[in-house]
Formats: sequence, structure tokens, C-alpha cells
Amino acid sequence: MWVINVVGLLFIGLIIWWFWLYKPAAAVDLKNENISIVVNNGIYQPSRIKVVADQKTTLKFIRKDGSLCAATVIFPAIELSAELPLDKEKSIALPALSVGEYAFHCPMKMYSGTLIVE
Ligand SMILES: [Cu+2]
Repeated sequence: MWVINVVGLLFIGLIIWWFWLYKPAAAVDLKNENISIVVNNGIYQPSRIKVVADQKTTLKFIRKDGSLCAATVIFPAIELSAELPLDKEKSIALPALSVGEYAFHCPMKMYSGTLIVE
């Protein structure tokens, strides 16, 4: 019986965390920081990236995860996809984008990130 109670409490804790405590990580501003997006352990690091609107940008990725799915990154809104070699930096040229948020992810969406164009 106590097992069920413990599971219930954990579940309630999880709900509280998810709806009230969880905040998406702060976005990294690409014009101030020259970063590479690391693909590892199921997350893009950083996963929220700010870029300047109406201006071409280049994103740099470095993949540490050997799984095949992590090897492709897709930007569905701009119909762009790219292969990421393992342990090697890969630059992806983005066209000038208008203001908005653009999701990017791996084919199965285990990895997901957001491009914030402003
Ligand atoms: Cu995937």
C-alpha cells in the first residue's frame, strides 16, 4: 500500500514541478556568444538560441551522440535538414529569417531546440 502512496506523491511532485517550477532554459544570444551546439545525452546544449532577424546566420553543431537519429537535424519551417558528423564541428548556414520562433529537432524529436529570431 505504501508503495502506491509514494508513487502518488512522486507523481504530484512531478506535476507541480512541470507546471509551476519548470522554466525553459535561458536563450543563448548568438551575436554575443560564439557557441557550438553540442548534441549529446538527448539534449541540444544550448537548446534555445537567439539570432538576429533578416540576416544570414551560421549555426555550429558538434555531435557527441553516436546514435543515427541524432545525426540529422531538421528545421521544418524552412525545409532545411543537415547531417551532423560525429565529433566534428559542422556549420549550417541559415537564410535570413523573419522574426519568430523556429523549432529544430532530430527525425524522431528526441532532440529538440528552438531558434529565436528577433
Ligand atoms: Cu532522434
